[in-house]
Amino acid sequence: MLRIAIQTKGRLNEDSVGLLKDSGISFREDKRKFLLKSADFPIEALYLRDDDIPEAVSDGTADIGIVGYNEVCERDKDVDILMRLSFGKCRLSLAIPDSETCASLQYFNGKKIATSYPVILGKFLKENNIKAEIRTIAGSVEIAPAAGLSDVIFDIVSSGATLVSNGLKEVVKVLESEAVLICRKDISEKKRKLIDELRFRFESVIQARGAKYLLMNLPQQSVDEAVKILPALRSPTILPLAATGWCSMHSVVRESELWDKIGQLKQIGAEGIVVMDVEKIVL
Ligand code: PRT
Ligand code: ZN
Repeated sequence: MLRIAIQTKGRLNEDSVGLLKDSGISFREDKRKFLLKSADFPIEALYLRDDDIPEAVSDGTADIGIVGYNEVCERDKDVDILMRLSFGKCRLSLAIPDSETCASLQYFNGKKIATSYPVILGKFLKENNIKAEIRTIAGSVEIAPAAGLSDVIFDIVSSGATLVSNGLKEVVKVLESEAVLICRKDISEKKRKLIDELRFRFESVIQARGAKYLLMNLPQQSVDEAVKILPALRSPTILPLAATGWCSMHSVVRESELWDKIGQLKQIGAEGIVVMDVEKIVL
């Protein structure tokens, strides 16, 4: 039986549970329990605060865990990072008051920097030979300059709205982060097999996210050009239509490219374009 540590509540909880569910693994909802078995797979979920997940995995309390890469770096525990999970994307950045200008990293010499990530910040300052004072605070780091606790901050940024509403601006991006699957060292062969199966399922779900299935009618003479527009996984499927000179083409595209591709396909005569969601992609 594998044990996976996931965040009890917070930004990563829903996506972690969602990824497992889309991979065919669900847990009975029971808010009073912190350890729940799945009926679908030999796995149990251990619900923890995100701060505690790297340690729980490194000391073997859990075999694997889903946590932000930022927490893995900050806790500095000996775990393997198995895969990136494409959610919880954010960055750890240095931000300064709007009124200030920062021409180079030297700006931070002698500054007081408030953060909840002293380890990552300390390493960054050391690597860049900057001597600054780190003020570790647990939360609401963005209010520290206005409250007189620090000159500048080092914090998580996602949309940037929190910085803007606190009169701050992002000047140096130090670490890109997203949720990752971590694993403890020295895992048994039996558990390794289960983890491989889980990774395979996660990859199929992640591949399918943001992918769209596209089908359309196309004049036969446009097929070569359409194949260039839609390279697909291997190559697009082309089926004949009852009407001569026409075919039906099927392919998978990234959602981010969808409208651009549709525009190009219309230009070469594509008609009746249908777009559908993709549930899983097994490569
Ligand atoms: O209770 P527990 O300890 O488990 O949770 P937590 O409160 O420590 O963490 P939580 O749930 O807030 O975040 C969990 C993880 O989500 C983080 O470790 C990151 O890996 C990831 N993540 C992604 C974020 C954000 N985006 C994010 N925007 N974590 C925090 N924020 C906060 C940030 O601290 C800042 O206050 O959102 C604000 C900035 O957001 P924008 O959009 O205004 O820039
Ligand atoms: Zn936390």
